[in-house]
Amino acid sequence: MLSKKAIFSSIASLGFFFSVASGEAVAQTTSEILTTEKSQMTAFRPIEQPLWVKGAVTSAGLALIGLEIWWFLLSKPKSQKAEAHDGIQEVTITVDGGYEPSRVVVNALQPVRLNFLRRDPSSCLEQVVLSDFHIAQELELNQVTTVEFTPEKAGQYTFACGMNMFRGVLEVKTPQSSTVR
Ligand SMILES: [Cu+2]
Repeated sequence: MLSKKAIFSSIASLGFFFSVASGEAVAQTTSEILTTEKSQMTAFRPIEQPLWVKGAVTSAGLALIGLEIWWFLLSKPKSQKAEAHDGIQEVTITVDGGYEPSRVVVNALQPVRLNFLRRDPSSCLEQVVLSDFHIAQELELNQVTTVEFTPEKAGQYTFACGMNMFRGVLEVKTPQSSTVR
């Protein structure tokens, strides 16, 4: 959460810097044009921007585009691959204003254990539902509630709160021969 704020503020400050810088550039070119107009007295000349202004505006624009792409890639839901212990794929999911991680990757045909740690007191998140596995589990506040099942087929399954407002994705993959023990 803190890092997202830091990224956002850095993007905002960069945008501010960019607007100030381009404003200065425009002011400078305007004064240059005024002086050339005074000396030559030719009306309706096309405004020729100096090359460095074009370069600066283009590179600043490209930098902003790059930042945006980076921002949206970073804000993708965090996914976590389950770690297998004694043949059980285990992941702890923190329930606090949503699910963290909100994307869990597991292998098919291997038992899965999801440890839901509920930190959010709102009644919205008191239940977790995995409809594809016929599971509806009450979660105790500030406790870990374990849900176990074995996904039979690869695919995307959802886990959600009782009202289906907060959701997470369980990505079930066909096990690779190297990961099967
Ligand atoms: Cu809810």
